[in-house]
Parts: sequence; C-alpha cells; structure tokens
Amino acid sequence: MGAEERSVDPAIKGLLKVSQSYETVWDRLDSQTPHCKFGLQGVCCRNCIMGPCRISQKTKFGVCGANEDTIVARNVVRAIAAGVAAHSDHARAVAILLAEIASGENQDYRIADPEKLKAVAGRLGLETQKELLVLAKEVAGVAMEDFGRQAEEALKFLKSYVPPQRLKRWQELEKNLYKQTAKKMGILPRNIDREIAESLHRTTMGVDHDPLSLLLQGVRTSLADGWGGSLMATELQDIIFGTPRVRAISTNLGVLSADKVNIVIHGHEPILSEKIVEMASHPEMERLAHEVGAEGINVVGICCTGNEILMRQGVPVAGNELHQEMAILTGAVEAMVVDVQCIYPALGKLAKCFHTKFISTSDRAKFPESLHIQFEEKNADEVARKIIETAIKAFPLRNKNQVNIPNHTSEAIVGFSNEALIDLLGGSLTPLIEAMISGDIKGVVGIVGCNNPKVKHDYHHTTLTQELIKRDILVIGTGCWAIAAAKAGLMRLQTQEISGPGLKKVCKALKIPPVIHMGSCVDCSRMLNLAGALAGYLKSDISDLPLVGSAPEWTTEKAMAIGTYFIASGIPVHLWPIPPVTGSQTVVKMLTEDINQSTK
Ligand code: SF4
Ligand code: MSK
Repeated sequence: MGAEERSVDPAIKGLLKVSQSYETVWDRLDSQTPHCKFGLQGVCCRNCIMGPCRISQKTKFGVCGANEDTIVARNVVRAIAAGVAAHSDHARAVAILLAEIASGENQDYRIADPEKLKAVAGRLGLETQKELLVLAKEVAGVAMEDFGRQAEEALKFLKSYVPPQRLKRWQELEKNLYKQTAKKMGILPRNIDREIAESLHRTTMGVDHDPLSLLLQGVRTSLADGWGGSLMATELQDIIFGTPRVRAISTNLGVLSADKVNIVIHGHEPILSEKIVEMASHPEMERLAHEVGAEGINVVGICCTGNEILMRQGVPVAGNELHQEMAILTGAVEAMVVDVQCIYPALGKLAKCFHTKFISTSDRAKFPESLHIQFEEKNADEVARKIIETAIKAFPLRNKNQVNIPNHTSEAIVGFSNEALIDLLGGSLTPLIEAMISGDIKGVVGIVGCNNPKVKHDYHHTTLTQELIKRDILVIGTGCWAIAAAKAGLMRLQTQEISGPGLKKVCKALKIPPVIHMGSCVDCSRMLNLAGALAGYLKSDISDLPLVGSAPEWTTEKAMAIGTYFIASGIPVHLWPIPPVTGSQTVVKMLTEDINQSTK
C-alpha cells in the first residue's frame, strides 16, 4: 500500500514518502494481512483452556458445546466491558482527584469552574447553597458511590441525567422481557464496576450462554459508561479544569516548531496534560529552554488528551491516532509524553531512532523502551517539571538533518461544550429546535471514534461529514473524528459555504461552523446530554429525534461501548469496519434489528 492509499492527509502522505525506512502501523497491518477469518467473524473462543475453539461448517461447537451465537455474543460483551473499563477508570481517577481537592489533600489542582460544580450538584439533587469544597466533596462522593454501591438501584448519575421517557422505556423493557421470557434480564446499570465484573463473570466458561441475555448485559454495561463513567469524567473534569468555551486553534503536524522544544502529549486524561501545559509556561521552564538554545517550549496534543487541552486551553493538536508515529518521524519531537489508551507500544522502538524521549507516566500503562516518570497527582507540579526538564535536555540532541516538519496546518473553531452551545443559541435550545422543526436542519449526526489503518486515514471521517452537511445535517462529534474534521478545515466558518441552504442559513446566523467539535471520547457524554436536553425540551424521548451516530473508522473496544450506549439510548448507529459479529446470524439480527427496535 503506497502513501497515497494510506491517508487523505497531505502531511502524512508527504512524511510517509520520505520516511520509508521506518516501520509504521501500515507496514505492520500489511504483514498481518490477511487476517484470521475466525477472528473477523467473532467465532473464536479462548475463554478456557479446553480451547481455543473456533466454529466453522465442520466444527459447529466448541469443546464445552458453546455454539457460534454464544461465542460471538460473549466476545461482544467482553469488548464492551473492556471499553467501559477504560472510560470508567478514567472517570474514577477524576472523582478521586475531586475528593482530594475537596479535602485539601491535593494542593496542586483547584476547582476552576464553581458554577459547573453547582450545576452538577443541582442535577444530582444536592443542596447547592454550601461552601464550595463541601459541595465538591459531596459530588465526588456521589460519583464514587456509583462505582461501589451494592444495591439493585440504578446509577445515581444515570437517573439524574437521563430524560424521564428514556428511563421509563428501559424500566418497561426490563419488565416486559421478564414477562415474555420468564428470565430476569436487567438493562439499568447498578454500579459501574459491578457491570464490568458481571460481564466478565457471565462470559467465563460455563456461565451465561443465551445470546440475548449476554447482549443485554452488554447493553447494561455500556449504559454504565454513557450515562455513568464517561458522563462523570466530562462533568468532573469541567469542574476541575473549566468548562470549554468556543475558541480557535491550529491543527496538524505543522504545529510542531522548528525552533522550540516540542512536547507532544498523547493519551486521554487531562489530569496529566493540563499540568504539563500549565508548567510549560512557567518562566523557569522558559529560561531553561532558552539556555539550551531553544526559542521556548511548544506543547501540542495527539488523540483525546489533545482534545481535552484543545477544548479548554486552546492548545494546538498535532493529529489523531494515526499521527502518533508520524509526529516522531518529523524528527522534531523532544518528548512524547503518554498516560493511558490508544498509545502504540511501537512508539518506544521508533523513538529510539530519533532523539525523542518516549515518556510513560501512568502506573496503569508501561511500555517497552520507554522512560518511565511516575506521575503522582499529589505531586503533580514537581512531576510535570521533571518531564519538561527531560524534554528540554533532549533539545540539543536534535539532529537537524533528520527534521522534517510538514508545512501543513489548519485552523478550527472548537470548544463546543453544551454550555457554550446554549450560550451561542442565546440561552436556550429554542433556535436549534425551531431550525429542526422548520427543516432548515434535517437532523444531527454525531460522529465519533478512531482511525483504523484498514480504512484510508480520515477518508470516511471527512467524506461522510461533507456529504452530511451538504444535505442540511448538522454534524457534531468527538475523538479522532473531531481532529480529522479540524485538520480538513471543516471546522472553519468557511465550511458554511459547502453546506446545504438550510444549515448554511442557521450556521451563518449563529456564526458557527456546521461541524462541531464537542471534545474527547469521554465527551460523547456531551452529545448524549444534548440529545437528552433536546428530548426534555420537547417532552419526548431521544428516539423520537432525528439523531444518528457513526464511528466510520473505529478501532478500540471503547468505540464498541459508545456505539452500544448510543443504540440503547435510542440513537441508531453506523459502524465501519464491520464489528466481529458476522459469524452469528442470531447476534447480527439482535444487534441490527431486535435491540434497535426494542430501544426505540
Ligand atoms: Fe472452547 Fe468453550 Fe473453552 Fe470457549 S469456553 S475455549 S468454546 S471449551
Ligand atoms: S483517542 S479511542 S483512537 S477516538 Fe480517544 Fe482516538 Fe479512538 Fe483513541
């Protein structure tokens, strides 16, 4: 596969052409192709040591007797549970940090948005006329209880945020399923950790073998993410780091500097990236950078931690998932600093070909050939300083002959939290609803998810987006899609000109692009919340609204969880590549018809 077939991004195509001697994700994909068809269809099982087993025309049952329906459904549930675990562990870290701030145990962070704290507390039904730190402690307490409560009741966050019609729909569904099947099958998540644990329990050898029962547990677990962990992460991060406001940023590899110390932050949790951004602007750090001959320090992001600091601090973003190796290939990165999720282990080996320090920081994520600098929230300032000093020391080792920064950047308008959006709309959702009722906006599509080298990089993200806005469909989204759209220039006001006439009229009046950046992967909860607010305004259910979700280049198990909670919340979802479910027609039907139908 040549550079032209690998990506639509001119920065990537150019770099790949001159960096052919370095192995990248596309080369490794080539060497893995063709992929195992049992894996692609989801019909392999290695959940016990009598196996691994795989189902084919010849062998219709695993050693234990499990058929393709059980095996495919189990694999789906395990993937969802893993995705939910990632988002929710992220949320847990933020909840713990909020509790530490509230108790005074952590002095390195503070509450940046007291208004958001009061709004979240009010939503959770707490009395808000209290001293801020007392309120913060109570909010953190509610969040932590949602990880540990043993009662059968649904998550407090879910009950406080989901529109009443949707909650009722799920409660009725639970009752009807019990009536119809005489089997107890729950949908409402009770405790985030419990749903993940129960999913793993049910999918071990010899437990749950009924594909419907399994998939409903997958739905329940995904809801513990969408209306639980992810939502909690977004809300609590807004409290600690500030609710995003609309701003302009630069994107793509051209944001790297030829003259400054380049620090690329990659991963997901703003707890680390916010601190690096803050510390990098400290005069002492600037002074040290000048001492080694640099003109300063340039912090940029990649993937979702990039989205977090872009939304709140206006930090430029160097790219999405498939840019992580490309950034190192520019030869201009002093440090690639990572925390958790979506970080290729290949980075360690690649960084060794350059002067780049590949710095891992999380106790949950260690890498071959990385330099590990342990991040401690309670000592965040000091650790951030150490990381930046390490990057500064690498600057004199930069080999100017190896430097090749693509001359490509794009501007984008970002920072659309729901609060910012409602402000732009003049304080209420009325103008958006009126535009939808009049037909100026025919619907809203939320696009999310990753890059996948099996798909031409950013091609589906950008093509789908353009085709939708041409048809008067407002596009909102998060994650690596949002970075793709920003790089392609689709988040500029000029994009109004390629929109359909109705959408163009609305966006011109509001002075917004027709393609809206709502944040990182956990911020898919902002879209759910927006859908909930629209439904609440109209006193209807989310499923009554013209909303669709898509993850057209998805990679991670997290995207599987997101897709499932969108469907369960009443929003139809498109996924590409096809998930590994085609080995069971029963599971395909349940996912594409039955669950869709019953959650409508
Ligand atoms: Fe094979 Fe059953 Fe064991 Fe899976 S659980 S590996 S199908 S014997
Ligand atoms: S970073 S989960 S590759 S969107 Fe959230 Fe991108 Fe997907 Fe990671």
